Amino acid sequence: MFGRKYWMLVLVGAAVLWGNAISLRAGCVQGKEQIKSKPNVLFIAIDDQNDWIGCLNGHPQVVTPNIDRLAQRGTLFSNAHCQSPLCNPSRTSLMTGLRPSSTGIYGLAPWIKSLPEFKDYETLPQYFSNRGYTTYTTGKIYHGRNGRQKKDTEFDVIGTASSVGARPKAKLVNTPSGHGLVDWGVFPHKDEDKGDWKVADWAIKTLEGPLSENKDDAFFLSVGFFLPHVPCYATQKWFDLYPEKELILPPIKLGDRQDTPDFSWYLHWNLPEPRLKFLTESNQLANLTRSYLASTSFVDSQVGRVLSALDKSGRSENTIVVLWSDHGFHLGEKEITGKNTLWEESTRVPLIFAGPGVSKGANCREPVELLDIYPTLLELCKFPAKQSLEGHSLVPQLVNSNQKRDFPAITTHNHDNHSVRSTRYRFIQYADGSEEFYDLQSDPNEWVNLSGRSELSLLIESHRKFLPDENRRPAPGSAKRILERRDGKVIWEGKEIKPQDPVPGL
Ligand SMILES: [Ca+2]
Ligand SMILES: [Ca+2]
Repeated sequence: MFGRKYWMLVLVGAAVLWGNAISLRAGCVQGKEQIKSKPNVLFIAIDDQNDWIGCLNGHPQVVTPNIDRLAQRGTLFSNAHCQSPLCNPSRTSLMTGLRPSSTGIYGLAPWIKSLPEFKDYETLPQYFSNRGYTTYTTGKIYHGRNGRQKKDTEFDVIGTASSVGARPKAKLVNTPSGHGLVDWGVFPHKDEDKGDWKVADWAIKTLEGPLSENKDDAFFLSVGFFLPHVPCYATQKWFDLYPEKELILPPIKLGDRQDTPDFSWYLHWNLPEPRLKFLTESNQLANLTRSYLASTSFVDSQVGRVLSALDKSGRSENTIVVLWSDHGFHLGEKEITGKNTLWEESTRVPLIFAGPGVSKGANCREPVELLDIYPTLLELCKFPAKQSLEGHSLVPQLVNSNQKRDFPAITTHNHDNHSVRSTRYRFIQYADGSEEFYDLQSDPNEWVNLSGRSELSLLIESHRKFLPDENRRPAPGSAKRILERRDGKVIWEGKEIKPQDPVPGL
């Protein structure tokens, strides 16, 4: 009768009394009876998905009918930004509700729960599990295998892991790094053999099975898709949506980097993702563009399969759906591919909420952060606010999408490099003090760096004041994509970059 969850509640309740944390108490004494009336959560993540989504107008040709339909059912945040343009730090921030500058998690390692200070930190799914929800996961939610071991206690039920699935016998594109994942193109295979199809399958079976049968059990189901993360492989059917003759290439300005500081190059100094130069010389820009669009449309179809299963389960009326991506992706803009930048292509992400308490067909243009998801879900599910969270609930915007917000969206990449995105502008400050400033109303591609213009100094200052006060050094065990400035020296992955060093790959 009294299962693991009961004892967990007893233990958590005892811990709360011990800690005298009165604000948390109401949430912790929720039993199965009180949880019955709570909304469920369907939490859908997409990997490396930029704003090339129909309702975001990031690419004029992209076909994403299912995500667009979800936006119609709920509220779209069309100025939403990640906290870090890289998987591990972005996802760590979203799941803990803490900024990268507050945890020191900037690289692909470490897993935050390996740090003694955060070992017992209550993440978003643990919050729900500790208060009576049953939490399920499939695919990529945390980076790599983080959080997917039973002993991690991140989720109650752990389903199919993320994978690429069907792959060609050899790489389709001979990229300079030779990295196995950095590849794209069309080759004959079946959609059913792709990793994301299998992830959707597991979610559908869970919705059709336990979640349809036990309608009194509140659930938190997280489903993490891997595409359009490289390798961007797709079947012909998805490529046919984007005929090469009619393809519109991303807006790319040659020489765009002439007015960006050297430090902007240090952020992505030497990565497996090729530069624009390689795409141009090997005639791959159109192929990569089509491959990314095709992968996006495929993922959209898998989102559609899961949403149909939710509708069929009879539980959609009482389920909050939140869909997000961990960061964006450049396809030649600013002379690079990939992420690891503080510009719009890297920071802007899809973010949609739908379900009880959420306005339908609304578009909120205020700057918001993925960090806001944790406090928003708590408020939508009628839990008390959690004091440690650094984001702000979006419920006011979910009720009225025109509701102003007092905070910009801040993106951080490595120690002490930040971007501050307001409704109209973007301010960037790098660790060496160099800056950029863009007016996205007149310059949506961020081509003209306006920093240093004296007539803008007050406006720039109004953005600078939002830079985080706390800037932790990289946490112990930090590795992969780590850049540090120490004693005036710039260190990329343990090796000094000298001022005269040529940018790799240019
Ligand atoms: Ca990612
Ligand atoms: Ca420029």
